[in-house]
Amino acid sequence: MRIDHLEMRWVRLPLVAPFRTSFGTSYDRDTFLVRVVTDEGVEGWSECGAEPEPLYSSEFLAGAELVLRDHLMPRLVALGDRLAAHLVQPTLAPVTGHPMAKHVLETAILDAQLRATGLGFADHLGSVRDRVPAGVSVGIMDEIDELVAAVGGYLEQGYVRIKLKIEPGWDLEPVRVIRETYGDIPLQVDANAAYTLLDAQHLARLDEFDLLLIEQPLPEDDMRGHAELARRIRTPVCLDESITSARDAATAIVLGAAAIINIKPSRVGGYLESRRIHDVAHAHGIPVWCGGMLETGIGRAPNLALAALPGFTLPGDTSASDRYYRTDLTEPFVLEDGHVRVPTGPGTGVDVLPDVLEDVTISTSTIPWRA
Ligand code: OSB
Ligand code: MG
Repeated sequence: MRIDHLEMRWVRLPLVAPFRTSFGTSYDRDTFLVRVVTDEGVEGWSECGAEPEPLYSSEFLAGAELVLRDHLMPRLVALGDRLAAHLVQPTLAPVTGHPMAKHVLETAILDAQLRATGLGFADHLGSVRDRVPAGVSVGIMDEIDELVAAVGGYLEQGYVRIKLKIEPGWDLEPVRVIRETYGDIPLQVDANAAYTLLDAQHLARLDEFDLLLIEQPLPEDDMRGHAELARRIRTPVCLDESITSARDAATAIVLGAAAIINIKPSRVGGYLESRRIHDVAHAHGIPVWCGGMLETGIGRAPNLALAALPGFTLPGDTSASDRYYRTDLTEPFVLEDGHVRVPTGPGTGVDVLPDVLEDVTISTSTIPWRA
């Protein structure tokens, strides 16, 4: 495959409501999109999973842009005609870290490659379902009443699983109230690394609420701590931030640090590594589910394809477009009976709506694909 040029487009989309986690509050989705154009005029699109600040992980948008332009792209350009999606990861392997920058590049190239051949992400990855059950991630709020109303709204819309963001001071009480108000719904929590092993006894008090899982209670680099915590609480421990590769997944599973894994393609460097993590987990009988970074339709479409693989046995944070945006960058994904349909067209199967894109664009730059 030959690429002619790469376009980077910074966008800002207002969120329908502020989204608060233990590491901060987002009012907008700020990101950049990558569009590659082949010498035959085929386009490939992707969306960077990074956020403006390095709070969720060490990556951040401006850093991802710089790494992509100065350190990743030149290595791919050097491949010449041999460029293909499966060579992106090995070619970029000498650059340590930066999975989100690698993800956005690999995904755009994979999209272009698949569009050129007419194959969709779902078929390419090995998906087995045409729709996937949708959960929703509910942020930290100022008042419990607000949370109860928000969760009630999502349940009414049909979401089949609720995830509550927690942090010290916002954990037992909100979980208790949601359980008491809504009964036996599939419920889980996500701490985004806000606790330490010293909180094990406190976290054990969540046991009585029969949660599906607790996601990333401890810091990203505390694999041993998660294994120890898993021995001290009954709620299954799920890892998000700690898993950036199939090798991490193998380590976590063998140590007993992860009973469940959240796979986010951006966090792990792309869809091909995502599938490898799925395969490792599936072989060990460890369920996985698809996480998200508040993606627009551009990033959501391939996430849905991934979420349709056989080992994705828990509902993902693959919500409908209107959970995030009043106007999405693609035709909106909608909730149908608690599920979202997996796109089937070539590549990601979705197209960017040019007028919407124009409205949300902050800046655009074009980089020729030449040494
Ligand atoms: O930890 O899963 C997370 C959003 C931004 C950063 C981290 C996380 C999240 C979410 C939202 O929980 C998931 C989504 O609906 O896209
Ligand atoms: Mg998480």
